[in-house]
Amino acid sequence: MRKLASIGLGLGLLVACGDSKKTEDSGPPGPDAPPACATPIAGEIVRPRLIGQTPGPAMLATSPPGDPRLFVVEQSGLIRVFIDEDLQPEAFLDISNDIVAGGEQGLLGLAFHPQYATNGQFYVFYTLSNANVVARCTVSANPARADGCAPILSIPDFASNHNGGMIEFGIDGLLYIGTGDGGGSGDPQRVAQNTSNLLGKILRIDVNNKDSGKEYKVPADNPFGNEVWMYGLRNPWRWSFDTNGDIWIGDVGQGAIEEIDVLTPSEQRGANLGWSNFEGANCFRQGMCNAGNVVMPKVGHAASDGWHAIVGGQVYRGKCYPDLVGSYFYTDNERDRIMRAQLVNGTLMTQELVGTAPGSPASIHADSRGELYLTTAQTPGRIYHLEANP
Ligand SMILES: [Ca+2]
Repeated sequence: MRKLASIGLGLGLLVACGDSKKTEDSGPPGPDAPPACATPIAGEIVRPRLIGQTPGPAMLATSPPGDPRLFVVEQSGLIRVFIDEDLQPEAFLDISNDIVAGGEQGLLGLAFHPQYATNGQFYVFYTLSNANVVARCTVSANPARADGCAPILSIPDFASNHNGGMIEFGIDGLLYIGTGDGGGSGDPQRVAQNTSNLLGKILRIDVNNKDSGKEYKVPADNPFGNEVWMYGLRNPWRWSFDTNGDIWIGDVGQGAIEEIDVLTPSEQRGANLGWSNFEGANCFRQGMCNAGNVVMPKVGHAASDGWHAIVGGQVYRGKCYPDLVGSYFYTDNERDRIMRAQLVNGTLMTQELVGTAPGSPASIHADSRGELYLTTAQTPGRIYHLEANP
């Protein structure tokens, strides 16, 4: 992300819909309650509705399985909690003194363990001045507060940009970690095609078991004998799994092409996504462009069309808006558009939802109900629920 912290425009887009205003603090939800989705709402016009703000840039909104709360990652190192769209006064976690934040750095990722309800574990991704860190954290006896975090994986990094930062559990229960190519420009250390280096990758680790000397286990079926699962990425800032295990990756481009990669579970192991030999489907490093071993993107958006820093999203699997189910929503950090896409016989069919994205989006991600939230890298950070309108 080249301008992650830039202040965007276009905030006058809030549309107050009669059935989708904020819940009052007391009393039963009235007709203005947020959609509980007991009655699904038809419609294909998607609008983001502002549900709240965080003091600093909001990197991601997510929640543990089955948990009605919404947890929002603040770049500065805090995790905030919303209950019924109300920001709770006390932060869930504050590791702001333990990380380096600003620009493309900070607390960037959060994933709750699939058994969070019983083991209280969650994982975060943050940056230091010279490393990207994945840490295991635990909730305290008070469910509104975390105890703290301990690093389990530290990946040396040589520049402040291109840090990846997304982490997610797959349907196999393993933790997947997205890393950038270190930074600078043009993959200067040629890490992305080097399968012994952990930068420019999707990594895959087992946090429920431990190898000797490690706080996790490298799964026996990883393709290269280390943490690497897929390689050839530049800066997979935001990505997600669909419920069938397909991975949808938004990989930020060098200046020509912003790409979306979609791989089924059987296509993922050891896949080479091309960077830095290819940028999108374009040859980037002349003489090194053997397309035969590269999984090409499903779509590439050109910088000449206003695409500069793609923000991968998620496939909608919620119950509120049946007309949106199966569609993938994504955007760009520097573009006031939300895109809707569907895979049709292996081809990504995209549709631009004109004029609907708030400024400087940082993520589109689902809560435990499958509802999608867009967060912005502004100060204050803004959190929007993506809603369909009849
Ligand atoms: Ca970096």
